[in-house]
Amino acid sequence: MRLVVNIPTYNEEDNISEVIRNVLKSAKNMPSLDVHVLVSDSHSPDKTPDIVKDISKTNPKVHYLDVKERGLGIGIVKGHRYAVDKLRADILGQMDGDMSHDPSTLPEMVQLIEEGYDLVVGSRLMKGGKNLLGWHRRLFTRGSAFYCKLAWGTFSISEYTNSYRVFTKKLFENVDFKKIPWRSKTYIIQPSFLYAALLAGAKVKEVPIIFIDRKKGYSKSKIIAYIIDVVIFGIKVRIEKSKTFLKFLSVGTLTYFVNAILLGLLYRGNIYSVKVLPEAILSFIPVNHPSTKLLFIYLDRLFVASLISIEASIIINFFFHDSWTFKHRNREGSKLKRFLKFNLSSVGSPIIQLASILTFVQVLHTSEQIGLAFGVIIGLFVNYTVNLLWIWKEHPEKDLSQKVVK
Ligand SMILES: Nc1nc2c(ncn2[C@@H]2O[C@H](COP(=O)(O)OP(=O)(O)O)[C@@H](O)[C@H]2O)c(=O)[nH]1
Ligand SMILES: [Mg+2]
Repeated sequence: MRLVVNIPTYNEEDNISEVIRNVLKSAKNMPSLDVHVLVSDSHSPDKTPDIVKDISKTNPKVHYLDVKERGLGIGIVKGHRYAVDKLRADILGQMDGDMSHDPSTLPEMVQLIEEGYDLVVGSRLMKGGKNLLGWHRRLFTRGSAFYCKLAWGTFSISEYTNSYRVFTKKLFENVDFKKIPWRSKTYIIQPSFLYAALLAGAKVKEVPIIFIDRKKGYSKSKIIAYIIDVVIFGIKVRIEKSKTFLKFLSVGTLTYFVNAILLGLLYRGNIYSVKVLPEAILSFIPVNHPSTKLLFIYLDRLFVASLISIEASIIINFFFHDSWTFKHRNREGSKLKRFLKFNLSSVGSPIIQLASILTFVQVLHTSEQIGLAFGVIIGLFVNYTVNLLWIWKEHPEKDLSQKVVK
């Protein structure tokens, strides 16, 4: 197995040789792995390219890649691409080239990959982690983590903006780079890659790290632009999430009308109060008792008509949800199984509505209409959540938090 540690650089002449040395030193603690170092440099005008090329001449495990354009995302993505395609990497690592990240944590991170995690993230914000930057940078780290938690709904991920990570080649290949603004000149690649990894279903593990401020060279981080990018990315995530809910609502509205029209036609031959058929489709079933009785239910026309129209709306609902509303979610089991589950979950809403009507009338002594309206809203959210968590499972955004194992 080959691990390629990708170090993106821009003007790191004072640090890069020592960082490479330290990574190779920690490779001794990973005897089962073939550890390579790749410096993906944005054509630094200082001596970084010469230094790395010199080392690579005498050490075949050290590689220099000129990614030409500026941008951390460019260095990271093009570097990993090169590591996979040209260096035949199985495991991909990344860390800063200014000694802020301690390579001695690498063996522990790689070990977790070998245990089956797809992505191991160094965290400064979990127990045991430390962030030794100045106060305004610490505030940014914390603030962006808090914001991402809220915007993405990923409450058990502590760190979003750190670059020290190890992941599998498979994850890199599965991530949808169209969802990542990786060509941005800010460091938005960090949170957005994490998000895309979660969307790809990655099993994530965080490990505590201590981040020390660079001693040499200068920071290229553009903090204000970075904050703006993090905010915009979070908004995009929210819009994406509400899109699913809006689709859910519109399918629900459509099927309400189908239900109402079908019920009218079956029971009276009407669409609402307009007579469209000479007689009800189910005119052969009597309206009143005595009709056939099953246990304690009279199988009269209203009952049969309701049953058919409700089931028809369930079928249509399911069809749209399965092929449109929740299309982009991972699906489990057969379509039939999802359909049966959907039928079962559809029973929940009327029960909630009934409970709500009874509570509002009998306990709160108010109108049954308020009870119904309240019940419809609660039922809607319960139904939506059940859809997300049970039927079209692994909602990319909702389930993310469960993918992180502390
Ligand atoms: N390839 C590449 N790497 C970059 C670029 N900008 C920054 N880096 C590297 O990204 C890492 C983190 O950058 P740094 O300036 O230390 O940001 P800070 O740690 O947030 O202050 C360092 O290894 C930088 O050399 C860039 O434009 N291209
Ligand atoms: Mg730095």
